[in-house]
Parts: sequence; C-alpha cells; structure tokens
Amino acid sequence: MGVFDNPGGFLPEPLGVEVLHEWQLRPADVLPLQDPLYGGAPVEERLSEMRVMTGKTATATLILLSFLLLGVLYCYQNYRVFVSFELNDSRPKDRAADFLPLSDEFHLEAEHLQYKQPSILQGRTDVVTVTPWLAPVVWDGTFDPVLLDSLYRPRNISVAITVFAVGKYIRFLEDFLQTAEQHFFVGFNVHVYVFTDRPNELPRVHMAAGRQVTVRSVPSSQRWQEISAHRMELIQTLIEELNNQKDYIFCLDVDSRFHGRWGTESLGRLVAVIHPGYYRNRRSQLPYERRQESRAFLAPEDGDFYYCGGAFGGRLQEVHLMAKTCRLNFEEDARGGIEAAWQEESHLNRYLWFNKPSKVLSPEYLWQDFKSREPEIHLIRFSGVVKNYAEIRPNA
Ligand code: UD2
Repeated sequence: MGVFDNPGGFLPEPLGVEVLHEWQLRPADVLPLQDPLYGGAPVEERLSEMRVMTGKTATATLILLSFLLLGVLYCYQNYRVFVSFELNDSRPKDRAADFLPLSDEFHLEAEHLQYKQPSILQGRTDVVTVTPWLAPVVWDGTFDPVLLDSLYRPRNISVAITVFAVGKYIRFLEDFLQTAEQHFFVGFNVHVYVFTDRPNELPRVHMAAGRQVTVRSVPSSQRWQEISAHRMELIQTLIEELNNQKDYIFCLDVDSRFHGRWGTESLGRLVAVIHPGYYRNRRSQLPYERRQESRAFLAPEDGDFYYCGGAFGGRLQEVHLMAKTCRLNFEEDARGGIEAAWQEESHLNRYLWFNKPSKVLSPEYLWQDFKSREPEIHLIRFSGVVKNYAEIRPNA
C-alpha cells in the first residue's frame, strides 16, 4: 500500500475549518462570561461575533492558501517547461547537459524466488564494483542473473539495438546477429536496427519470438571516420522516431560477437562500457582528445575511465541527449576544421566526464579478440573480432 492510499475514505478537513471547530467545541474554556473590552456583551453575542470573525479568518486563510497553491503550480509548470526546453535545446553545449533528467528507472517487484543469500561481507574483492559517484560497475559474480531477469520479466521491457554495417562491414553482421540471439537479452523483446548501404546483402538469421530486425538504408562513405562519427546523428534520429516505444537502447559495433550473457544486469539510465585497452592506465595517459580547440577536449587531470565508442546505452531519452550532444559538438569541431582523435568516441568520453553514467559495465562487455584474457576477466561477454583495417575500411 502506498503512502497516499486512503483506505477508510477519511479526508482531513482544511485548516480554516479546523480553527472554527476549536471555538465551537470549547467556548467556555477560552472566553470569560462577560468581556470588559466588549462593553460587557453577553457570551452568546460575543461568541457569534467571534464565529463571524473566525469564519472570515478561515476564508482569508483559504484564499491565501489558494494563492500559494497557484504560485506553486505556476513555478512547477515553468520548471517543467524549462526541463523540456533543455532537453530539446539544440545548441551545442560545452558541458553537454547542465542538469540530469530525473531517473525513470523501473519499479521492480520480486516474485517469490529461492536464490543464494546476498552478503555484504563476501563477494568479488579483486575488482572495484562501484564508482566514486556510486554507480555499480558490473562484473561477473556481482549479480544474480536469474533474480534480475525475474525482476524485469513482469515489466515486459523492450530493448532496441543499433548496429552499423556500412561497406564491407556487412560481413560481420551474420555473426553479430546469430550470437546476439544466443546471448543478448534472451527471452526478452529485442529489436535490432541495422543501418547499411547494402540492404540486399543482409544475412538470413532466425530470430526467436519477440525479436526482430529492421533494416535502414544509409549512404556509403569514402571515409571510415565519417561512418563511425555519423552514427550519433542516426541514433539521435532513430530515438526521435521510436517515440518512447522501446524502454532501453544499446548502440554496438558490428565487428563483434557475443560469447556470454549480456542481459538485464546491464540496464540503467545511462550505461557506458570501460574500454578493455586502457583500464590500467593513469588518466593522463588515456587517449582522450587533448587539443583544446576541440569540443571533445579533456585535460590531463580530467576523466574517470576511458569508455568504448563501440558499446553504450540506457534509457532512450538519456541516450538521445548524449547522441545529440556528441553529434553537435562533432559538427562544431568540423566547422572549426578539427576532428577529434577518436571521432565520436572522444566526444562520448567528454560527455561522460560531465554526465556520469548511472551504470558502468566492466570490460567483460567489450573485450577484443586479439587481447589475451586478464585474470579479473572471468567471462568475456562481447568481443571485437580481429580485422584487417587496411582491407576492410574504405580508406586506410
Ligand atoms: C573504435 C571503437 C568504435 C569507434 C572507433 C573510432 C570500440 C570497440 N570501437 O573502433 O566504436 O569509436 O574506434 O571512431 O570501442 N563502420 C562501418 N563501416 C566502415 C567503418 C565503420 O559500418 O567502413 C561501423 C561499424 O559498425 C564499426 C564501427 O563503425 O563497428 C566502428 O568502426 P571500427 O570498428 O572500424 O572502429 P575501431 O575498430 O577503430
């Protein structure tokens, strides 16, 4: 039962009426029989005057309260207009978003389920499982997949994926889709949006019930940097078209395969993945954009982690704000004749420095096949395949 529930149907009376009751209930306690200030008027007369006065006071209080309520409503309305204006504001921002939209994570209800007793004394000790701003860092062994799925299943959530397969990258799509069917949100509604310039070369992959692929045609490009960076704009547009019909979205690199479960443990308002190549490095060594002229610039003393451009996600509105901001900053850079060191990945990293992710996924969620496994990586869930850049990219 919620705090606002009112099972007995009892409604507290307004404040002004409550005062009147006080007088009516206990006149003899509070009034002398003859009041000298009123020329010795009889108690009844005095009492009725007092009732009239109290009635007036009550009316005045009610009017005052109404004005106060109207004032509060006015301020609230303006605040909402301000928030939605901020969300739709298309100006590029140095500090991407000056506010964070309120969390709209799902309310999760547990069904009766037997699972291992949780402990705050035992668990993973070889890795850090929470950021300094108290976002969970998801590692194998830090969550119970069965419990999590049972919490999300009654909500009938839907997850969108965006994946780009432009030019020769179409060759990675079959493996990507097939392994996603085996490991990505198995048993949940998943809608994969494939952006390609080769819709005729789409592989045939059997999708389970509740899961589907939609193909969107995009132009070819002679520069891989443009393909990579252009993704933010297309992600932004897609989210606008989806019009909140999906609950979460993940944007993933196509030249990758799933090897292990990627599921409900990854859900959050704004989700980023720590890059497998740099999590042992000092922040001054991270490959952020270091030129101050770029809108992706981060100083040597800035930055939390180096996040992947190849996997990020969250609630639609959050990812929309991030994609739009990165895109606008990328375009602003282009007008100034500068391209960030790692295109949209650099802008993403700057955005996530100012707008902290609510959940951080460990490098289990984007490893690289050419890297040998480190002891803290108990399970590789998603990994970039080895590719010959010179052969596969339109420009080397
Ligand atoms: C890293 C990032 C990538 C991006 C890039 C810098 C990871 C694992 N990868 O990967 O997300 O930030 O650096 O721009 O963090 N694509 C095509 N056709 C092309 C070229 C690219 O479809 O001709 C798409 C495709 O979906 C690919 C993605 O763009 O997965 C990224 O390109 P990449 O894999 O060549 O970039 P890479 O390996 O440098």
